[in-house]
Amino acid sequence: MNPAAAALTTAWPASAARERAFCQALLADMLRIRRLEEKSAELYGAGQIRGFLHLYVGEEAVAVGAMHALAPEDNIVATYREHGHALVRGVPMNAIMAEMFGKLAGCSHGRGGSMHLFDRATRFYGGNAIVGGGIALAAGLALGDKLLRRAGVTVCFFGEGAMAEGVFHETANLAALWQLPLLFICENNFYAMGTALARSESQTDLCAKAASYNIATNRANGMDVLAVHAAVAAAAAHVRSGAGPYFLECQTYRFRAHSMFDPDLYRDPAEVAAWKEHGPLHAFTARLKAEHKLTEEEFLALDASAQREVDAAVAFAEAAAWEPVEDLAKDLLGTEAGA
Ligand SMILES: Cc1ncc(C[n+]2csc(CCOP(=O)(O)OP(=O)(O)O)c2C)c(N)n1
Ligand SMILES: [Mg+2]
Repeated sequence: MNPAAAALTTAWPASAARERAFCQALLADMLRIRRLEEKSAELYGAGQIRGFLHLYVGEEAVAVGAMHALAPEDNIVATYREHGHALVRGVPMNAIMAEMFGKLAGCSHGRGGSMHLFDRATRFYGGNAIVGGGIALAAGLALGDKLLRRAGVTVCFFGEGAMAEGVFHETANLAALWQLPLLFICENNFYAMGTALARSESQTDLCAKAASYNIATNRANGMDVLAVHAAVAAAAAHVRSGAGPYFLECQTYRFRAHSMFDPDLYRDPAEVAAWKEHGPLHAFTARLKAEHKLTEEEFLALDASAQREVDAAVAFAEAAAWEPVEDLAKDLLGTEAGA
């Protein structure tokens, strides 16, 4: 099992040594995402990864804090900006990189690409290219668990842009009405492509929108991995207790453009620079060093380990096979090869 998946825990570590190890595990996972995505951007430039590519750089604390607060029986639904969520949930980096290359060894057999990572084994139900598309799917998973009396919280990640979609409002209503075990996590990075929140929404208080459906809400600092972990642990406990759905807003910021096609002309460079000063990786690293929970040598070792994992994943994806042409119609309904 991937060490990140093995580290999934709902309990806050008791002893100082465990707390140190826990904090370093959070940092290690943020580094793994950052190095994976920096390499992906490079490979995109070289034409080895094609299609769309949406990077999560700057937002890593949300996925990492959240995943470490969840349990193996929980379901995860995410957006097209989901490499980090999949990785920390336990989808092997090799399978993620091969998917981005379009290879058969990818976690979606090379048919999904960057936006459609999927892995049944870790209950990672995508990867969704449609804004808000995952929200109704998550409600279906939660309803299934409720009807079949299965334990587990369905955790649905989406951007603040998705809250302008009807599917959010219809799902929030039903989730509250049916008391579904559903945790909505809104990754509010304040922009939906080039549109700032206040330019499209009359109500910019996202918790107020969710609360209007009688859903419990909270807001967390999405740049602080420990704050996210604590907020998600509390939110998941609420849902797990049978108290109904929960909405958590994590305020964060993407340091790069919306996607590789976006010239990023709509944000003031001073605003971007100000958020970077509170970057989740360097702020947490500095904090751990100040609290004597991390040495420079330990940081370098964690970073080198992340880089080695990325190098191995690239080698794996490069060597992996393409799907044979004869299989192209496989899984297509209405074809001889399909069902
Ligand atoms: C239904 C739908 N409308 C429009 C798009 C085009 N689109 C892709 S991403 C995006 C912005 C979404 O912003 P947000 O939900 O805040 O997520 P973020 O990209 O900031 O993580 C848009 C409009 C789409 N993919 N699906
Ligand atoms: Mg957004």
